[in-house]
Amino acid sequence: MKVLLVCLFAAVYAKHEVYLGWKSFYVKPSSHDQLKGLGSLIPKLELDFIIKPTVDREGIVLVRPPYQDDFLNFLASEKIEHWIHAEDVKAQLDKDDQMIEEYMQERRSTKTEGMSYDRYQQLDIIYKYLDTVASKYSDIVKIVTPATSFENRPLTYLKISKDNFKSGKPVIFLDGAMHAREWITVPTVTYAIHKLVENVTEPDLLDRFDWILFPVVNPDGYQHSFDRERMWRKTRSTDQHSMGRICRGVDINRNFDFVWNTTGTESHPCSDIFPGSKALSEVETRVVNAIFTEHKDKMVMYLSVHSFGSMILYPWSNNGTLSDRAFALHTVGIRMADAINAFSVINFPRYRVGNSALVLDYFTSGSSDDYAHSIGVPLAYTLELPGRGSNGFVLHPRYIKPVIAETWAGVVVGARMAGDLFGSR
Ligand code: 0X9
Ligand code: ZN
Repeated sequence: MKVLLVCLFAAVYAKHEVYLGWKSFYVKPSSHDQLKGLGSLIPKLELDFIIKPTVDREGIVLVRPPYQDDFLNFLASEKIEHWIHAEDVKAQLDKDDQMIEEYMQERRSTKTEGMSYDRYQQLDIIYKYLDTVASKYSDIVKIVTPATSFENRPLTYLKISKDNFKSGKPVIFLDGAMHAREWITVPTVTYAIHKLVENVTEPDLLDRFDWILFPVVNPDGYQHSFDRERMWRKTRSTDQHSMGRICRGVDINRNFDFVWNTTGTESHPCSDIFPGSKALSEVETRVVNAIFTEHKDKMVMYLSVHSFGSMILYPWSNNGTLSDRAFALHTVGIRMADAINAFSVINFPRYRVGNSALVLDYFTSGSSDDYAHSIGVPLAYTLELPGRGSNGFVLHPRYIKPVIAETWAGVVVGARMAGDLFGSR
């Protein structure tokens, strides 16, 4: 057994080679000038902010070995407060993996039927689960794969409906893993499937609504974040610019056709917020976009599930102005947050609700929720699930069950309110 464990750990350790020598720092700018200065460094030093700082609120940034001196010199010359977060990012990721692996070893014997929620699932398990649910509940579940990803993986979602969307009930759409590294979003969406068809405790949700559940919008990136770079965020396309092979991928949440590439993007293709060569350049974006187009007249709520930060965010995120649905967006957002906070058994931060730009203190363009709202989906949100630990994306699997359960409590409340407010659209 010991030998097996050592082998497993060794295999796991080999995984984070790309992060060899990387360090991460807390940075806490105290003025907008300092914040801007940090922003201007991103393309030059290929910085990866895993938490964006705002004025007087620290963020966390990953810094590659060749740029660490320049980075620290800049912080010193600009007198930007900072302190070390991880001396050795690879070692930190290895340690996180080791903890997870030990936890998994303890639980090997408690395997449950179907999808299990004591670990983050590999893509093949997720595809198998979607297939199984669709064939076992074929009267209400249709599996749809309209296209394949850049690397030819199925872009698969489920349509769940009592009458195959025929009578035109209000539609609710949830998606996950638009950003590859946000693993906790995937079980959140598959759990919604489970609660709609396998373990139904809220039968009204299928009586009243038709559902679209798309657990992994970005399968290439998701797989890559398991195999090579845990912190991968974008797609894996290589056809967007001349440096395609060196710096792959596009940020799907900057790639929708809503004031595309006007703010909160980086034109440098190595950047994590590269918006692509044009709106909808990515097949993954186009598949989500086609869902909006097909169902926009009936779609009452869209939840794009991301991590992390415990936030419910709504449009407009490109400039912080409010839409004429702001009152409904805020009211339903608060009710969802209340339900999540009330359900929460873990001491996660309480949810914050508000306009995306105002809560985050940064702008984005080309995001899916803004796009959905711009074409008439009244309740369009980004849900940032909780994060915890040395790196909020690497949420220990012991938190999967509490997070999916509390989030489902929010979805239930949001859906019912969406039906009450907009069901007769
Ligand atoms: O930056 C993003 O795309 C989202 N945060 S994440 O850490 N998951 O990457 C926030 C999106 C905020 N913009 C909108 N709500 N449109
Ligand atoms: Zn995200």
